[in-house]
Amino acid sequence: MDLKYIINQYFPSKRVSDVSIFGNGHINSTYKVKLDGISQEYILQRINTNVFTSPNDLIQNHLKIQSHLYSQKQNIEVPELVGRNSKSHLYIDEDGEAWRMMNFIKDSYSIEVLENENQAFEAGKGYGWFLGACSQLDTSEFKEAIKDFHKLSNRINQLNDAIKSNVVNRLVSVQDIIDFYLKRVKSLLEIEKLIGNSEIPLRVVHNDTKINNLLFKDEKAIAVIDLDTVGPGVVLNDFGDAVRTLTNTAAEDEQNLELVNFNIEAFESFAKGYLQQTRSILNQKEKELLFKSPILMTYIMGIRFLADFLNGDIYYKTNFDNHNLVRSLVQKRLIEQMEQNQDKMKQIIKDIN
Ligand code: ADP
Ligand code: GN1
Ligand code: MG
Repeated sequence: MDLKYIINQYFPSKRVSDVSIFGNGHINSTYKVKLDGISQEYILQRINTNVFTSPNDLIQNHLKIQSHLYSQKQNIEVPELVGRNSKSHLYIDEDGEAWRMMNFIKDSYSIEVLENENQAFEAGKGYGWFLGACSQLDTSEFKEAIKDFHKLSNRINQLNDAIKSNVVNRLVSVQDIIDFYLKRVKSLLEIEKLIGNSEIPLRVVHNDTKINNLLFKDEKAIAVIDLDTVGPGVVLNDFGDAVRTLTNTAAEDEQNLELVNFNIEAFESFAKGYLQQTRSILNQKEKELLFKSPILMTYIMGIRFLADFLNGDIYYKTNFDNHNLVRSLVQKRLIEQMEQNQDKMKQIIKDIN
């Protein structure tokens, strides 16, 4: 694959001065692009079409968000897609790979592990702003990029399929971890019922609010990125997944589990920022259940990593043999610690409300 050739499809009259692998995403392949004589930099991405089978849907969803949010910028923004000669925004190369280009958010950086509580508050404001800004959009306008993405029963079925198939013979090594997760299914499925009967409403949500999908500049949240999964979902997905990643004192794939601890101060700061932006939008039931969502989302990620480990690492990018297993163990440890802190988390949300 000739990256310069692909960049040329977007900027036919420009010379590429630099293109390099960038970021830490688990799904797409991301490159930072510099062009001669232009200070604006760009992000080029190869969309993972094993995961996103209809890349054009992603483009359409992104354009919808981009044009809607353009009028609502509040020092926070989303990246803008670059069109090809005012034609399509998507480029399909000769091998059938799907590409897109967007502006690099100037002077920005993403973080993997929270460094201070102000970042948690800023993350709350950033993702809260996103929910608020999307609140006038109708869920029916969006294509669901991955069906039943955060539906627990769907993820349980996938784990059970992986257990049954045991394609790479890894089952015996993880039986106790499977037991840990399966023991908790029943109580977590209660939340799915509330979603099913619309007590928890469907909204346009981000659906992938890990901390590195937010960009900072000078310690302020300035952009929400990775819009691939934006579409129908519930607020618990966004609140819970952000808490999962930013309250973890270590990396999502930390091998020394003793370093993995739940930071309740970060939880409180995030919740303050989030509710500052969304208090007037959320209903009573949503607010009441926020405190439970981190366990739900950490659980969902924990079983997704575990299923991928059992399936032979076919979904997430991995860098070492047991990478997905390590990720799942990190989620397990976080769940244990969140369980111990449930009462405190409930009280914190109540006090902020
Ligand atoms: P993935 O879907 O694989 O997670 P992302 O869209 O999240 O890919 O991009 C991976 C990383 O690249 C992000 O965590 C961020 O650090 C960086 N990044 C992506 N888009 C931009 C952008 N428009 N401006 C600046 N950095 C970006
Ligand atoms: C993936 O794309 P990225 O790295 O931001 C995944 C999320 C998981 C996350 C776990 C489309 O997110 O659902 O929470 O990894 N995205 C998709 O780190 O599956
Ligand atoms: Mg990402």
